[in-house]
Amino acid sequence: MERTFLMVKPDGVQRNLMGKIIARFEEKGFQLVGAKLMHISEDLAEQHYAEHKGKPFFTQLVDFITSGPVFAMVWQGEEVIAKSRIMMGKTDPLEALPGTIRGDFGVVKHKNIIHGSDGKESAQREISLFFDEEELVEYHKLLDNWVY
Ligand code: IDP
Repeated sequence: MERTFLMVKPDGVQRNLMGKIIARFEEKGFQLVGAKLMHISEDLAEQHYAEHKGKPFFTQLVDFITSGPVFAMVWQGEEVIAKSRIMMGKTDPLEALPGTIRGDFGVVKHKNIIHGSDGKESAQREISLFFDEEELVEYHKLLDNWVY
């Protein structure tokens, strides 16, 4: 089963959106296999967003993601990487459709509520950046027989 890294950003935590966001992925039929509330260090932020190093918004991005606690999660399910990106909506909330997390809750690009891995490689990289293997819980849900 595929896994992805999702993270409620500091704006989502401050705006009390953690529960709603978890509910969306649970109701979809995906399975939470790891989660923690944490404060990201500058070093971890720079590693996480390494692909954006050198871009004009990089400093703002690192400052923002370290500005308050985030809720880091690993979710599991069939095609969970691509499907969760659809549920998140486009990067810029202006373009994100209603019904998506960013479309429903976000207003500006640099405070867009949620992060989600954009491919298999980044999912693996981000999961191991944020979680130790023993923090991830393997279990079976009876409901899965009605999801798949
Ligand atoms: P994604 O989060 O949808 O995968 P990325 O292009 O990987 O989008 O960008 C990472 C994050 O950087 C975005 O979620 C957004 O918060 C921020 N960001 C992207 N482009 C801009 C920009 O032009 N100005 C300010 N922030 C940006």
